[in-house]
Amino acid sequence: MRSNKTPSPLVAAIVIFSFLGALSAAERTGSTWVSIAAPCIGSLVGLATALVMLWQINNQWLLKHFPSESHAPLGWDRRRFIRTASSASVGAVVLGTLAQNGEQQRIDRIEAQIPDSLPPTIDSSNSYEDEYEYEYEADVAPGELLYITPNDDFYRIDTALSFPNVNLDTWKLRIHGMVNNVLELSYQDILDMPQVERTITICCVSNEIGGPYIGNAVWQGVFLKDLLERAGVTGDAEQVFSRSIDGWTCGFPLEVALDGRDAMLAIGMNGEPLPLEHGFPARLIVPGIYGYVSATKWIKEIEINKWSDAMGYWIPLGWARDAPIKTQSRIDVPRKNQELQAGMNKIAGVAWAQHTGVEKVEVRIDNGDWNITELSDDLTDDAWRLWSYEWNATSGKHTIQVRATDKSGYTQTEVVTSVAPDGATGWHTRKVVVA
Ligand SMILES: Nc1nc2c(c(=O)[nH]1)N[C@H]1C(S)=C(S)[C@@H](COP(=O)(O)O)O[C@H]1N2
Ligand SMILES: [Mo]
Repeated sequence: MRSNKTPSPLVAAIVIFSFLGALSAAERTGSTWVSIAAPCIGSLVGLATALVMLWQINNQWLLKHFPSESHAPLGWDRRRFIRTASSASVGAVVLGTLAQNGEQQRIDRIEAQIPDSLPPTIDSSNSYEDEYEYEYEADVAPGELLYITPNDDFYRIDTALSFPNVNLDTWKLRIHGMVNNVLELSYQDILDMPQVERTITICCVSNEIGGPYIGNAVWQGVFLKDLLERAGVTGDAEQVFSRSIDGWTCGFPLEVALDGRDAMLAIGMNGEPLPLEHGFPARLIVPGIYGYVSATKWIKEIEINKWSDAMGYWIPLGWARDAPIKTQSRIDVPRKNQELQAGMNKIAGVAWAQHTGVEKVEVRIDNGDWNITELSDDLTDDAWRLWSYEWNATSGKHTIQVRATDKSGYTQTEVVTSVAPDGATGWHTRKVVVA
């Protein structure tokens, strides 16, 4: 699926042409070493430029074809700076520094609008107090397996190259389309509504088996169904279509918003106002379907319409219109390349089947029998569960595999498929060496 544009034809062409150039320069009467060196230096510069450009084209291709990691820089980023600095002239560095400072000030101005705290919640049946503090005795190294993903560690996926300009003075969420009452809600209007809190695991369709694009947070806000009730959905509407300040769009079946699940307009994440990188001032969070069809950050519009009226950003690019999250599991401990000692070792990880619930997680070693793992408490069907297993390891090389069974009775298929068009399947497998 990934493009592997090889630079070799281009490199060969540049080398051949500069060689011809140097040759003809050398044969000309009155040529000095400079006339030979010039095409050689030229070719080196050309080569470097070509490679940098190819690398960028490749990156752009990935960005355009897969929901990819966010490129919006959260202020000063040293690696980014060094990359820029070493590949540009002094003039560009000066301009770059000025631009970065300007961008930092812009981000600071946006973030200055984020309130220090949010109003208390009235409905926390599945709540922060219970779960943020929730510790699972997986007995692995501290911090390795957390039920709630801290905001700073939460994955970031979006198409934004920089954060959209959020201005709370003018920002409104407009709910329109096939509704009786068009709603226009300011940030204060949303703060004034009764606040609810739910623990929901969100994940990205482009998460490879064993990948990092998944996180569990306690979201605060209001239920989408309550907003839609106020707006009064009319006729035979089909789609909840939403648009962000930066023009990104997505859509999911209206039924998903009304079937009783806790789809939310969220303004808080893990007890804090939504961070800018996760969608301040407000975003959607819908249990059970992938982020690319539902989780609009920096939201400004919800349009109730028909499928034929509008298509979300990723749909014409080949991703599925309907995208329920696939039941999956991941091995987190032992980590990749972690050295193990013979004897008892903890194997642990996460498993998810949002809005269906995880029933059972099994591991097996070296294609042996499947072993039932111990699971963290069943707090909600909309979030992942942590699992662990005590393994009496013998010296040598071993292969660990995991599979989850959800509450519908479905056990994860072994069949490996790519992330496109609607999420990867297969068992996460980790090879380890035991001393
Ligand atoms: N405005 C906007 N919202 C967006 C996206 C985007 O590109 N732009 N990407 C979506 C995708 S593909 C995912 S998986 C989730 C990720 O949310 P997070 O970055 O807070 O983890 O945001 C969704 N919301
Ligand atoms: Mo995504």
